[in-house]
Amino acid sequence: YKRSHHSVGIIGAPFSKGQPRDGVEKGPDLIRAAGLVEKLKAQGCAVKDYGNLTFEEVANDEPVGRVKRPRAVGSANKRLSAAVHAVKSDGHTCVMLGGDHSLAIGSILGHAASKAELSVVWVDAHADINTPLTSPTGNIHGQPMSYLIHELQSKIPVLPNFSWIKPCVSAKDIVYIGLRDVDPEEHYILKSLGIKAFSMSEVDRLGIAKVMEQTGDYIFSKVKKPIHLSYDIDALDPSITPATGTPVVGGLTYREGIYITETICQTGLLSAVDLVEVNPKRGRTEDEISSTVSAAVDLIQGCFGKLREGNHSSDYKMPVP
Ligand code: 4U7
Ligand code: MN
Ligand code: MN
Ligand code: MN
Repeated sequence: YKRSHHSVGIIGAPFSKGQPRDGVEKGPDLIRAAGLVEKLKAQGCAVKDYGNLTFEEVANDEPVGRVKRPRAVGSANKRLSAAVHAVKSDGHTCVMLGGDHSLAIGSILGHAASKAELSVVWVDAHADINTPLTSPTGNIHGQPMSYLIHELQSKIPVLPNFSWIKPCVSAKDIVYIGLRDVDPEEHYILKSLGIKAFSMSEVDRLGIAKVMEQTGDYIFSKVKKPIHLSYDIDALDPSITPATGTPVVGGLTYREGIYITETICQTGLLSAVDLVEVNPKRGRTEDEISSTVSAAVDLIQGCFGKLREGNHSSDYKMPVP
């Protein structure tokens, strides 16, 4: 019943060049404007907002093979990884507000730089594990995992501004939740590496409680590693979070989405969170935008101890007449 005493460091990453749609760079400011910092403080967190990163313009960022804007994505992620590393060195749980999901490259690498090994829980409609050579679109937000997994290293071609990127996660330390739009090449990769994945079929079959129980059993089966939670807002059903670039019907309910954050919080191992792919320009009405942004805030609150049963601080004293 205790209120949390999490210490949270927030980094905004207003970056959109991992995909073609304008607007996702507005995510960090919108999520803040919805009261994220105040709400986390009200639930007992110590919060330091590190502000937004700025990213340098990259000239002549021509595609390399199919891969679009590799130089901008490589350099933005290098900057982000240094920022996440600094937040971890300051002792906080890091919250990275995107921006598109290509930012998971820098977020996870910066996190990994401060820890021996990580577990990654990837909540998304998509697996984001295309290599530059399998990607049907060339958009790097559909590829971040491929650069990070040791077992895929031999499949990754050289790209400009990517030479600093070294894989840092083992296939066995990854759990996916919410998948429902996986490219055939990605499905091959998931199966051949034996990556644990709870697609929406497993959420239907088992229910979210068993999915999270099995997620815990799986990532705690050996040593307990710090958890990196990478949460793509499109994991939730577009009826709740329509303002995103690649919505897919048949997603997690609001309650399932929140339940994931509550149970990950309760492990005590949550060390970094990404909240990505909120794109106000993809909302058709103000309501669609605000429902997407407020779900994002609620998910982050769930990561830091907010419970639907209610919370109270351990030193609460009832008023006496
Ligand atoms: B997101 C896709 F082909 N798989 O690679 C691709 F369907 O970060 C979509 O999860 C990727 O939103 C979606 O471009 C990336 C496509
Ligand atoms: Mn997605
Ligand atoms: Mn994604
Ligand atoms: Mn998306």
